[in-house]
Amino acid sequence: MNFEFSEEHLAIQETVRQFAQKEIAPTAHEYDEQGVFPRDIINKMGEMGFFGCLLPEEYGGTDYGFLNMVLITEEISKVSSSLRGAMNMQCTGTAYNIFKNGNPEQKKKYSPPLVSAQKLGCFAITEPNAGSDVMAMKTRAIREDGSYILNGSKTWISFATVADIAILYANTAEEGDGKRLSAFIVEMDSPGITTSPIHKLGSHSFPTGEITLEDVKVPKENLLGNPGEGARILFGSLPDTRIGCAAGAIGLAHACIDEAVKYCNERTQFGQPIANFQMNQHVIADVATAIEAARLLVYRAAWQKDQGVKNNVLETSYAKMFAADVAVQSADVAMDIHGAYGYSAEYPVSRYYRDAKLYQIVEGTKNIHRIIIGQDRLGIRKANR
Ligand code: GRA
Repeated sequence: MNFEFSEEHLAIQETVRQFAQKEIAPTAHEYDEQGVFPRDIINKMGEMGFFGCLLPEEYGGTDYGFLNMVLITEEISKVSSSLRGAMNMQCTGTAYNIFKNGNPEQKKKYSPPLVSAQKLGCFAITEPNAGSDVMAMKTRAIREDGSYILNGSKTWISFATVADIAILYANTAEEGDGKRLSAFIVEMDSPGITTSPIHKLGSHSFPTGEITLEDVKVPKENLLGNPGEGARILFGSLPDTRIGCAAGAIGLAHACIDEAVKYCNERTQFGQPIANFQMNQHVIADVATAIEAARLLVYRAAWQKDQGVKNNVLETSYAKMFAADVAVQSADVAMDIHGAYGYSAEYPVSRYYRDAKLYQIVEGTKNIHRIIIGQDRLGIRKANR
């Protein structure tokens, strides 16, 4: 067992840390308040190669791997939980998914512009009546000559309103092969697609929206994998994006504790810094320990993927579930320590508090991860299939 990062890991971590401080931190709070989506920063993240970490050079990538992906995501999330989402939209959930499941033409056409951020991506799973229950999705794709005709709607799709390219899952049961879902690469400017924004509690620099599809013609060349392989592709991609999400949660948790510690040392009450009060020492100790534990779970799951264990649903669920809970716990502690100042929109803690809850909802709710883990441990259904 080796807990040391390689020199490459440390160098990338330091590069991203500096980038985040210089390029993201100065405007993170203001942009969140104003709901600004900073396309220019996303472009710079692309130029820095962040979105290529899971792809080989041939597709514009750096091939750094999953452990690097989580280190990058964590550092971005320390300053902007909103912008860490771009790692999943540009890299893990789109460019990398196409790289894993696409044919040579699809990989060549779609992965490089996502990696460079020339084009923005999204992946569209959730529907109004199919959230946790993915397989209940109703969006239909019917084969007609050389195309598929898609009808339906998707909701809570990150980057829906800004994306150029979507990996969109639809029901192709009419194909009659008994399999239900297929995956499509959809160009978002196709006639018949409309999008609308969803206003959220937090993550205001990270646009989220609905996608409506009315007789959208998708060429059959844009089917990702084979007809009916959608569930395999979808459930094979979720452990990848979930670990990115978990890394975002630890980055945010880290930001919370940093602010809490700073405030404990600055704020004086009853004639002394509030850091002197054991009550605060105890909560800081609990949350600092929880962050360390979450980090180890996240790094282990990422390391496993780098060792070739790609479908590690169980270990990813341990990491995602725990990291999300720790983000919420850390935001709560930071808020308690700041008192009324934490509740003020002026302090970053209010943003962290709003952003933290997202992690218990997206990429499988906290309940879904408990179901995945609980069923595996009880011998009801194996998570790693
Ligand atoms: O037989 P079949 O062809 O129907 O295939 C089934 C199964 O073999 C089908 O999927 C296949 N499958 C897999 N294939 C390859 C399942 N797991 C795998 C796998 N690991 N590899 C259905 O499987 P099932 O077991 O019958 O599914 P189920 O019982 O209907 O559902 C299980 C479960 C509830 C766990 C699942 O639906 C689930 O994980 N739900 C949570 C949904 C979720 O995570 N949504 C995320 C939305 S995207 C998002 O949040 C973006 C946020 C972006 C960000 O912030 O980063």
